[in-house]
Amino acid sequence: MVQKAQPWYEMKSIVIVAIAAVVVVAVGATVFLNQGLLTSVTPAPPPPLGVEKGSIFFTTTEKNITLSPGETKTIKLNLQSVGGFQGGVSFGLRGPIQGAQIKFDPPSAKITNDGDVPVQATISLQSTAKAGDRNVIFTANSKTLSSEAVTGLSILGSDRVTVEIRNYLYIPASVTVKKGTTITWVNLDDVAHTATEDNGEWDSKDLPAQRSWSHTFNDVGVYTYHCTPHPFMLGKVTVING
Ligand SMILES: [Cu+2]
Repeated sequence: MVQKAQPWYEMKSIVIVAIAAVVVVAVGATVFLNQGLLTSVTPAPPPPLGVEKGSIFFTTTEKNITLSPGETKTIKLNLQSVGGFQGGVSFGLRGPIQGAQIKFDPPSAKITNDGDVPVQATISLQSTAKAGDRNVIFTANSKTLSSEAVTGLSILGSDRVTVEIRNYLYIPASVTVKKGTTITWVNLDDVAHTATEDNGEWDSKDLPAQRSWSHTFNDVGVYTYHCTPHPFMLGKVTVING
């Protein structure tokens, strides 16, 4: 059998179709690549963060605790999941407390959807802990959420307590002492300051640089005081039975 040769016009149309196909592919590829280049100029959006669902609340009903140096106390906190949060949460403190050690029980917790976890924090004061009033900020942190519970902590002074005057500040600015305690103000600045009770019950008068002044507190009460030449300097002494 002899195969009939294809006519010239059929061959030509095949060639035209093939060329057209190459052109279409080339144009398409160019447009595609250009688009790729154009989109690569604007930065790609960041991958979505692992945002956790809901919220956590770390709270305590203990508003104020008073501890003498060497004493230990356990305070109750509560961790709550709200709005469907579930996951791991760890506990800590914002800022260290000099002379104190804090332990959490449990140190971390797994909380379920809308659940509660009771947490205990045990504060142990060294016998050398310095008297002064401050806030303790307990923190609860999951991967992306955090909550804080705040308690006032008074490290109680007895017998003799020193308040430094430094950089135009009373340090500690607030102090709680037992009745009968003598407080000594020491001026470590190179300008004169005073410790002047707001109602004039006691007054150091001008205290030159590097000098000190003492007062014994025999009456229970709250005494606020200031510096006469620098009225923005404020302090507080709380005297309790003990
Ligand atoms: Cu002053």
